[in-house]
Amino acid sequence: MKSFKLLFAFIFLFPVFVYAQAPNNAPVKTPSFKSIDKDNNGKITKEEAKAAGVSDANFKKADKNNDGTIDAKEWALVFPGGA
Ligand SMILES: [Ca+2]
Ligand SMILES: [Ca+2]
Repeated sequence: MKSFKLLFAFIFLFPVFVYAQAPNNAPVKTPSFKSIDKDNNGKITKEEAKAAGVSDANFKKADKNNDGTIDAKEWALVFPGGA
């Protein structure tokens, strides 16, 4: 029954494969930390976040220590892959 198993694997994996291959279905690409940190001081201010289209809600969510800026670590927690 080896081929049967293979068929099952194919049926289950195929949609995943198609999804991975379809950029149109992918979530909006997270802008990178560096591209948002315009003045390159290692922190994203509210103004920098806003300019990049980050919502207030997301900014607050990302600012874990509530110092009013998002550092690279905080950014990576909320937007993995966007470092
Ligand atoms: Ca900055
Ligand atoms: Ca912070």
